[in-house]
Amino acid sequence: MTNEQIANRFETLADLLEFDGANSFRVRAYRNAARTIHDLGDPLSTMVDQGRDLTELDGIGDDLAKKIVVMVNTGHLPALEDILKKIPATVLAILRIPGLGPKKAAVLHKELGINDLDQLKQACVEHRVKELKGFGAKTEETILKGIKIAAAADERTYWSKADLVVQDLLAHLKTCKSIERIEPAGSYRRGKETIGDIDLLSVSTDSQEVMDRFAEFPLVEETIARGDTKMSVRLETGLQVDLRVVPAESFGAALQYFTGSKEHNVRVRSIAKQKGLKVNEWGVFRVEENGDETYVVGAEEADVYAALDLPWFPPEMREDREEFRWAESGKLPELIVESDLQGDLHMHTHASDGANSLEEMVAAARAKGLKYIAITDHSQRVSMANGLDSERLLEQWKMIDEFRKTIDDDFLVLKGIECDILEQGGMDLPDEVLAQADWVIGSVHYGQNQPKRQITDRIIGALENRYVCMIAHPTGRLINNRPPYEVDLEEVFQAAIANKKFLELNAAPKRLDLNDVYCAAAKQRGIPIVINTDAHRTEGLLQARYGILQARRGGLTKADVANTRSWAEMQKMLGR
Ligand code: DGT
Ligand code: CA
Ligand code: CA
Ligand code: ZN
Repeated sequence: MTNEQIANRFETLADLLEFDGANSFRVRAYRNAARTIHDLGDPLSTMVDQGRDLTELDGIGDDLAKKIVVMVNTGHLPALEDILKKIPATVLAILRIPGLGPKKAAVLHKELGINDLDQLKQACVEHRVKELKGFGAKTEETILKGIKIAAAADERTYWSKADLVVQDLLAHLKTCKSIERIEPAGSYRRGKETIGDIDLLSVSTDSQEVMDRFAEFPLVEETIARGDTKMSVRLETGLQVDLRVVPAESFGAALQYFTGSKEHNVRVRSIAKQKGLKVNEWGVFRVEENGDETYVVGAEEADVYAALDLPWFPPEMREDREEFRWAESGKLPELIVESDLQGDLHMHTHASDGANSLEEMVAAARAKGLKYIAITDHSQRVSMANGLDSERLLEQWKMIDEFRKTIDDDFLVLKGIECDILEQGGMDLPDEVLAQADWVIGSVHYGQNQPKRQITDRIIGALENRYVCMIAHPTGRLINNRPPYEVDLEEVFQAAIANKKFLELNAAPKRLDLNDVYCAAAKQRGIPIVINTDAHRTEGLLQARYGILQARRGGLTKADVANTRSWAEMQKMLGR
């Protein structure tokens, strides 16, 4: 079992216990354990094999350690199986509706006998839900919206989660001796923020061996279809994986075809046709006068494009947005890569809701090869995250000043703050305090349901504050969970330009905000993007790569991203 599977089972158990009215202490214990395990670097299965003491992990006591050992050895979590005898598994779908949660779901179950999504939807439509104590017309609306989001979330997986599966799958399949080549294709290869299913392509001297091995992948729940060259499975998580085995002379053509997007491929085929050629998943073919088709190329993807006088397009570009215009003008942008980033200007420490200290974040950032970071804990308004008031913030900055003296000057720690933009407008901390920061982020966390005019004005107000440098996660969306708030982005863009400010591409895999399309729009208007991780623990700094993928999808180059420059140059861009 992977750490993620173990964490998910504890999370599910916590949800069901809460639904069942168990004491909140127990519920929290399972949730904390799930979080610890989720963020753990070492596989628990290995730790168990080595007989290591699991109680040394944060939040894991004797009881949980025993349960983990049982899970690793048998695949079972008896406590979960017991409670599922009492509560139908279909309620899990209800618990996962954004904005509902186990407590309210329990009321719906008790008062209206609701056990699944269909019954819940029906009850909302018939307005039976709003009659319940603690529910209202607004809750009913939220639930209906949530049902839609939950249904869509069921269909699409975060890229970051799919990536874990892809890496495991590749490692698993590569043990097949007959495999000569294997590559992921589809939306995964294009780096889309969510993916519908995983597509793998391989070349092998023995396709049956590959498929047998594929079927043995530990996460496989069922084989959906198996033919001579194609096989599809469904994993425990519901995610589907398609595997194709293709001839070596077709590998490049198949990779091109199955990477897509469909829209990109439609254009490729029509360009081929104009040249008297035909492209499909088997290769590029010349169409002779008598109608015969002669194979031209197909083993390598670059050859397929070259045969059509096209450049090799990085997969992230293949959406039929700008790429064919770029090709026509003879110049594709040279897309940003992760090693271009010099700094990370959004992260939390245990002063607010982060898990690590300043020193630990600095060490992790240096190990990653960064030159500078800003410590940006939350401001006081975010009381749930232990946000800092002026006094605590000034103390933290004093500590940073002291800390700076202890490290070599090849690394810079900036005094920053993620300052909330208040519901009524204005910043959460006084200007006299913000004036002492090196770097001020403005963020909307509250009042996200306000009308467009109000939210837009709040953000513009922040951009006009002389101390604010950047707006974090400018649309507030959480992928598969919460739609963007109503904001007039064009007005925000204009205010960013007028005030020489930056906009963020927040790299957290559930945010990716600004998204790829908005990054492209910002670039077009000359607004510099800052790619930040918003790390809440040292491992979070590794999230930068998810942001890089979206930046590449938006066509951003090194020059379009401000934190590829030195801090001194960034300050110049801010007009300082
Ligand atoms: P997804 O899985 O929904 O996130 O998106 P994709 O792009 O991975 O789509 P998928 O898995 O249905 O197919 C993979 C690629 O195969 C797709 O990007 C383009 C190619 N493809 C699949 N079906 C067709 C088709 O009917 N026509 C064309 N031109 N290409 C197709
Ligand atoms: Ca796919
Ligand atoms: Ca597919
Ligand atoms: Zn943050």
